[in-house]
Formats: sequence, C-alpha cells, structure tokens
Amino acid sequence: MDLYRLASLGNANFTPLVLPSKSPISSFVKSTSVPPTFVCMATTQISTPSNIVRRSANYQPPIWHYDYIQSLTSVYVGESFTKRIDKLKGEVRMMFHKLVDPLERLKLIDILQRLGISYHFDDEIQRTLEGIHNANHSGKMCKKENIYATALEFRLLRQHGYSVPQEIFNSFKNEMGNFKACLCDDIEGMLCLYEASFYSIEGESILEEARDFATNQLSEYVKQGKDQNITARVNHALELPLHWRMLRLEVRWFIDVYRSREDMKPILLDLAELDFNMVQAAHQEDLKEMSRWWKGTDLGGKLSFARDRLMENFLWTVGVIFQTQFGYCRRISTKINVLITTIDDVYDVYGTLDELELFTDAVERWDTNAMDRLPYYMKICFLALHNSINEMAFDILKEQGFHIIPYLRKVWADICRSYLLEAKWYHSGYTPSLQEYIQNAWISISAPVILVHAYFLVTNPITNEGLDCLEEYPDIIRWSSMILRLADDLGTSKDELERGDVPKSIQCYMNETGASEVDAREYIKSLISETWKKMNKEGAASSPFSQTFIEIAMNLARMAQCMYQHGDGHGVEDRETKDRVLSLLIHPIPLHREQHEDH
Ligand code: LA6
Ligand code: MN
Ligand code: MN
Ligand code: MN
Ligand code: MN
Repeated sequence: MDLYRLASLGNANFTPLVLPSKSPISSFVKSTSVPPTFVCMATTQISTPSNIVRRSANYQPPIWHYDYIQSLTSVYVGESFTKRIDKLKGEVRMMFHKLVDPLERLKLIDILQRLGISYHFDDEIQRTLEGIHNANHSGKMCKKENIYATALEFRLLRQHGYSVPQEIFNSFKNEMGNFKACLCDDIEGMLCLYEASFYSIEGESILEEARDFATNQLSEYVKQGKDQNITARVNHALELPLHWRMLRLEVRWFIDVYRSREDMKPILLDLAELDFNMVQAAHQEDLKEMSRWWKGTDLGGKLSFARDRLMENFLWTVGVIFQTQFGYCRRISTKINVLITTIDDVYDVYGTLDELELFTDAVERWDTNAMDRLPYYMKICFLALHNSINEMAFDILKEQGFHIIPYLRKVWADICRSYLLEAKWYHSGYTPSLQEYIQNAWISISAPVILVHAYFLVTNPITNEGLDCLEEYPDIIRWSSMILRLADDLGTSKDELERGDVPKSIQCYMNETGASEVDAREYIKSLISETWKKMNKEGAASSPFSQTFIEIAMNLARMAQCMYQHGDGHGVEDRETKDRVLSLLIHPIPLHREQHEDH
C-alpha cells in the first residue's frame, strides 16, 4: 500500500512521489520469535588499519560550555512568583468573563496565544470556541461582513479542531469570483486572512486563492513603506506564517511587539512576562541536568569527530514541548536527540562501510554481545544508546506495565538501516531519484525515532489502540518527518555535499529534472507547503493519539523550519541559533515596569 503521495505541483516532467510501502515495523514488533543471536566467542574486533582516510566535517567545538550551563540560575522560582501568577490568572479570567462580544473574545484568545499564556485558560477558550461554533456553523452559514473577524474566527476554530468550511470566504469575492480589490484597504484583515489560509487542507482552492491574494496585498503594503510597526509585523508574517512558527520564539518576539501597542493591557503583559521567565527557569533546570548527563557519557570527548551540540538538541525539545510539567519528556528527548546527532555523524562522516555494517547489526540485534566486533568509538556509542533507551523503557515498564523495548529497538534499527543505505549510496557514487531518496530519507532524518519515543513519554495510559497505530508509522509521523527532512536538506545539503555525502532532495530533483538549484529549492519549498496541508488534515482527523502528541508532531515540523531557516542552525552554533538560545533559554525578560500588586 502506498503510504503517501505528494502532488507533483504542476511540474509536467515529474511523476508524483509515491512514498514507501509499509516498512517492516509490524513484523518486527509483533513477532514473538527473537532474531537469532550470534554469540561471539572471541573478540574479533575489526582491525582498523591506520591508513583509513576518514572524512571530517570540521565541526567546531561547542560554544556553550559545561560550567557556563551549570552556572545558570534564575530568580523566577518560588512561592512568591507562583502566587503572583495565580493572582494575574484570576484577573485575566475575570477579563474573559466580562467580555460578551464574541469578536472581542476571539481577539483576546488570539492575544493570549501569541503571548504564550493561553495554556492557562484552556477551559475558557474551549467553551468560547464551542459556543461560537455552535452559533455560527450549525447548518446555516451566516454571511460575514468583516474579513478580519471572519478570518480570525476561521483560524481559531480550525486550530482547535472545529470544522469550518472554506466557503465562508466566498462572501468576499466579486461576481467574477475574485477577492474584492477594496479588501486590501484593511491591512489587519489581510494579515488575518493570510494567517488563516495556512490552515488549509489539500484541494481547498478558495483558501489557496486567499493565500495568494493576501500575500500579494501584503507584499504591496510593504513596498509602500507606510506604518513602521505594521510593516514589521507584515514582514514577519511573510517570512513564515504563524501556523509554521516555533511557539516559544514567536512568544518572545510578540511580547516585545505587544509592549508598545496602543491597546496593550498591562495585566496581560505582566502575566506574559512573568510566565515566560518562570517557564524559562524550569527549562534551565532540565538543561542543567542534561548537561551533567552528557558530560558523564563523555561521548563529546570520545567521539570528537561528531557534533557536540547539547544546547541545540535541548532547544529542539523546547520547540517540541514547552510546558513545565513535561520536563521528563524534554529530558529524555534531549538524550534521544543527542544520540541521533552523534550516530548520524558516525554514519555520515567518520565510519567506514565495514564498521557501519557491524554497528547496524548490533542495533538490529539490540545485544551487547554484538559489541565485541565494534571498534572502541562504536562500542562506547552503542552502549550509551543501549543504556539510555533501556533505562527509558524501564521507567515505562515500572510506571505503566508496558514492555516497550521492541518498539524502541525497532525504530533505532530502522534509522540505522536507512543511514547504512545512504552510506552505501555515497560510497558507490549513486544518485537516487527523488522518490527513491525520500522513501529512505523520511526515516533517516530521525523524526520517526523522536516521535515514537515522544509518544511513550507523554502518553499515560498507553493504549493498545495507540500502539497498533504507532507501529505502522501513522501519517502524522510521516508528514512531520517529511517536513523535517525537506527543511534540513534546504539548510544543510550545501555543506554536506562539499564534505562528501549522499545527494539530498535538492540534488536528486536537479539530477532528475535538469532544474536549476534555485528552481529545485523552490520546488522543495512547495513540497513543504503541500505537506503542511496533509498534516492539517491529519491533525483534525480522529485518531488514538492525544492532542498533546499531535501538537508534538506539528511542533517538530515547526522547529525544523526554525532551525534551518537561515542555514544549518543545528550544526553551526554561533549565528542565529546563538541569539535564539540567549533570548529563549538564558536571558529573562527584563521587567521594565514595576509589577504592581494592585492593578
Ligand atoms: C541533522 O543533521 C540532524 F542531526 C538531525 C538528526 C536533524 C534532526 C534533529 C534532531 C536530532 P544532518 P542528515 C533533533 O543534516 O544527515 O547531518 O540526515 O542530518 O542530513
Ligand atoms: Mn567534540
Ligand atoms: Mn548528517
Ligand atoms: Mn545522515
Ligand atoms: Mn542534512
């Protein structure tokens, strides 16, 4: 069965991508028989001749040192702040209840979300949206006058899982079927329409037209150079829509925008700033703990060819799930990310093909007996992996009674096999077709590993239904992986090819179609956009997965677009990523105004 298909997006020469037939995960996980184990009688560690020429990625040493990370402290901990937060939350709740006009309530929800504090008001938000949905969308479709209000309502309802037909935008079209030109006078409305259009699913042509129309109007507005504040917001939106943005960085950005707005409400700003700083304090504790773990493994020292990127790997986890109560998930996910990053470099940079075969075999067998034949650097890497994953499985077995090692070793075996295939392609100088590349590369980018582990880290109780679905790599995982892979290729393939690596999606497409690099990049970006539509559909469909897990999968895609927005933000630390780390994880927001006890 075809797992997924991407539209060819109008390129006549290119056949639609047909993505992998179900990978052998089921047979592995379901099988009760254990794969044969070969007992190694003697240590036949392959000798590593001294004349092996190994590649180097020339990765720079980490800029975030252990001592620096351990020295991080925040004043934003303790009871006085919790009390203050609770008081502010109460005031915002009152504010909510005083608002009767549905549009005013929608505006408040939008602001709360952008300020990063909506998670404190889930009940109020859910009740409001349900009320609005029942009133407006139960059968009769009411005609709307205001594009801003319509688009805001549409976006918030879809974001929260309500079905709203795209046809509600028809009332803004003229007799010719085009969006009315006069709409462009309403720049807030255009911004709102633009953001709403990213909640589309495949085939929704009205929303596609809306996106094109709004994008054009916004681009025109920027050229006119009128209001500076609005222009900055428009540029920000055109760069990446809200729906694709990494939540916490967007929050950090918006708090500054909101501070200077005329309609700024001090209570909301106070709560947002304080909450941001308190959440940051919790993240710092997770980070410090993981930095101690990482130092303890000494993988950074022993495998000095590999990226030593604890901070960036932690940043991914904050992008994926930020709420303080998910610290366990963030910490274990950090370990997973660090291990992925290290093992990826083993396959892409340092290992010989013979060594990589042995390492893959060891992971497939999930057996320490397989370590005998590995060179030392692989022994220590394998045992770190084995120990970390088994420890996590132990926690789950203890807490929930589920034995999950079969699921975990399966995803690690899958990724190692996909790494090995890429290594073989590289060593034989083979350039696959884009489709053949993607069939393997959506696994080798590691999102399936990250998300399968994340499922176990945030799901309680784990259900058999969820497990059945998980072992087939459900579409939500596939789409998230696809975006991660394509975004990574856009950001990293230039350096990868220079150092010697398998051709990535851009080069496969160029090779196949004769397209220029510029056109190939545009094509890959359009694939990302199409994949988001599939993810939107999957996110709204019923599934055995919690909303938390669905959000994690979407956030991983968002994080990828963030990390690779300006190149290789994961491997190269001292450019954009450094500032992002500083503003998100290191520097609290300076509280300019006194946070008064009484407002
Ligand atoms: C990206 O490196 C990398 F290491 C990842 C595994 C990206 C996902 C991120 C994590 C671990 P590279 P490749 C949170 O661009 O070799 O080398 O698949 O990945 O292109
Ligand atoms: Mn190192
Ligand atoms: Mn790599
Ligand atoms: Mn790789
Ligand atoms: Mn890459």
